[in-house]
Amino acid sequence: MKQKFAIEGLSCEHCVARVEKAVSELPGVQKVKVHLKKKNGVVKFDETQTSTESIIETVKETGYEASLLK
Ligand SMILES: [Cu+2]
Repeated sequence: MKQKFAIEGLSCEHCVARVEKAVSELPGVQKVKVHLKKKNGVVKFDETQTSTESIIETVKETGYEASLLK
């Protein structure tokens, strides 16, 4: 599935790279694209291997805030 997340606290491309790297290392994550200016990220993942909750938790562990977006 593909899910969009709001991400708070991103200030530069290093933040974007950190979040993309952390989320991409979760099992079942196929694609991660974080947009600095839009303050969101789109994650394509296999929902049998990971969950939106795990993705949000991972973003938080990296030092940012995330929530589900429609
Ligand atoms: Cu930064």
